[in-house]
Amino acid sequence: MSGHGAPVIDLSTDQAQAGKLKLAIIAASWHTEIMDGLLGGALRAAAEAGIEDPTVVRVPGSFELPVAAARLAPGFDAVVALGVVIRGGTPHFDYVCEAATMGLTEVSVRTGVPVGFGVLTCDNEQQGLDRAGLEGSKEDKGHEAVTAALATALVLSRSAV
Ligand code: DLZ
Repeated sequence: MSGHGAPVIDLSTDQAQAGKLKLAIIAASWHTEIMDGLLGGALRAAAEAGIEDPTVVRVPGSFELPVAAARLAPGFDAVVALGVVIRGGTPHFDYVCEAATMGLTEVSVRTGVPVGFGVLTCDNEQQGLDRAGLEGSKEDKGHEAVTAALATALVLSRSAV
């Protein structure tokens, strides 16, 4: 999947509303350098939207992201899940990626709370570094995940029935 074609979402015009949203960021702990970049980008996006102090919860691995999202979602307007999974020599990669993806989707659809998907699923470490929002990275997926979740929360709050 390429980052080409991504929308430009500017929440700065909506800061008065976005700044009131309750945001939880759940971050896995594997692959520290890449994770630090993702979390940094996520916090930057939150601050740009006017959210200075989002709740941040750390879990061990990406497999644990859905259960944390399930517990937190009912108390928040938006949740963002961050993780880095790097392919190894066994099928474990596929199971962790599928569990995280399906679990986070289930939480989002069941609760109606947007869950930003900031989980990198990479063939190697370089692919993660390229997307981590670090100096020299081409993309900033933590920032993107927060922006998408907040934009969705705003749209839903305006069209809620
Ligand atoms: C076990 C494991 C492996 C091999 N690789 C990763 C990874 O690349 N990224 C990640 O976030 N987590 C990994 N894990 C840990 C699992 O997500 C989970 O924490 C453990 O299986 C314990 O439930």
